Amino acid sequence: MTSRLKTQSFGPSPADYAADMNRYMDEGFRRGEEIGNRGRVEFDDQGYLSPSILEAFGEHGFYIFENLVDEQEIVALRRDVQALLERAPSGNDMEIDAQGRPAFGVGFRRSPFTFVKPLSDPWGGTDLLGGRHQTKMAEPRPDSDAPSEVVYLINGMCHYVPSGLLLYGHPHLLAIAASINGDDFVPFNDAIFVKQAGLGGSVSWHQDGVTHWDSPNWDPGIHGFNFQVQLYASTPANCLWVMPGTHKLGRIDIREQVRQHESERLPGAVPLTCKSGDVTIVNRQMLHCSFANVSSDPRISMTFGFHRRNSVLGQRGALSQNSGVVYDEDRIRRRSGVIAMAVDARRQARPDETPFRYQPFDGLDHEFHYDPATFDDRIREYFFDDLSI
Ligand SMILES: O=C(O)CCC(=O)C(=O)O
Ligand SMILES: [Fe+2]
Repeated sequence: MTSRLKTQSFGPSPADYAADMNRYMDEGFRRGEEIGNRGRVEFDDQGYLSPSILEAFGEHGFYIFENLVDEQEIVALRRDVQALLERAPSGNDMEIDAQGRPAFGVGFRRSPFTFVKPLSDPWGGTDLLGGRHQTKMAEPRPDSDAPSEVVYLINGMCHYVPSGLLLYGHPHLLAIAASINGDDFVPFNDAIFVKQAGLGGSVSWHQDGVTHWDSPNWDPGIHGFNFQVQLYASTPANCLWVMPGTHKLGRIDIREQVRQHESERLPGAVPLTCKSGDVTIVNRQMLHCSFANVSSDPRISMTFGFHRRNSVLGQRGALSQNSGVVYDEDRIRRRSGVIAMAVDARRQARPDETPFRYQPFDGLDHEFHYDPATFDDRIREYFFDDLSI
């Protein structure tokens, strides 16, 4: 029951767009190979990320952990996310899924799904999300049989995706977060980026942070970092692109960059190509983007980030869904409790694994024991307490 696109006469055809991007993608890929900044995760004997990885992350602003999430977990994540996608409304204002059944999430206070027109850039050049996407990407013209809208983002992985909650408690991921942001690190929000083959929209060049650019204590790590856990292998055509080292530069005039180069194909960028099960970390101050996915490979990235506690405490919500609200101790506590719950859910699901010890909740195992009642209390709609900065 998907409505079909009539005509959209502007924009290059997907084939022309791909041909145009070819050289840029090859050059970026080679540059990425030279920088490297990827490998298996390594910890020291205290359980913190090895100093050489921390240093490499500090220098370039990203790192790719190869094969961090095991195959069994990836299979479960794919299955759960696919199940959600199958139950998604067939468009933004639709109440039925692609098979005509009542869709998931209709009537929720916040829909789990964000839609875009195929191959479009919904945020570029708008005031959305603090206006951080300063310029608009090229929008290839979708094929005439493309659906009029496709899922772009899924919100609430800890509530709606059972394996997503377990992933949130992954001991290696949380140990990485503690190594970068301190033992009292806090979460902020999460989103599953969906870039369907031949349809996925772009994410225009941007830096994520919107709060601390003019803070007297500004430093390159003050806006935290994001994980992306890749459920499928990604390629230059569908993956995230980053501009290494830009997390150290302060706020960048992206409009001016694009004007100077007469193109969104900004020089010096690298694609974070991955195999499934690889996990990227990207400093939220890095200049980054992803292009319209005209390729035949899908990308699904479980995306969630963490901050230093003192970057968040006392700040005001600056991104659109929570503008103005103050992040006080209570809100931080509520939102961080999702980590404690995820650790316990994972402990129950994987009794052979050593659970992560989340220091702010030390000794509160009983209170944060995961079961259906505590799920309702502490996880349901947790995203309304997000801590975006
Ligand atoms: O995955 C993408 O295409 C964009 C992700 C992004 O902008 C982010 O994680 O901050
Ligand atoms: Fe981003």
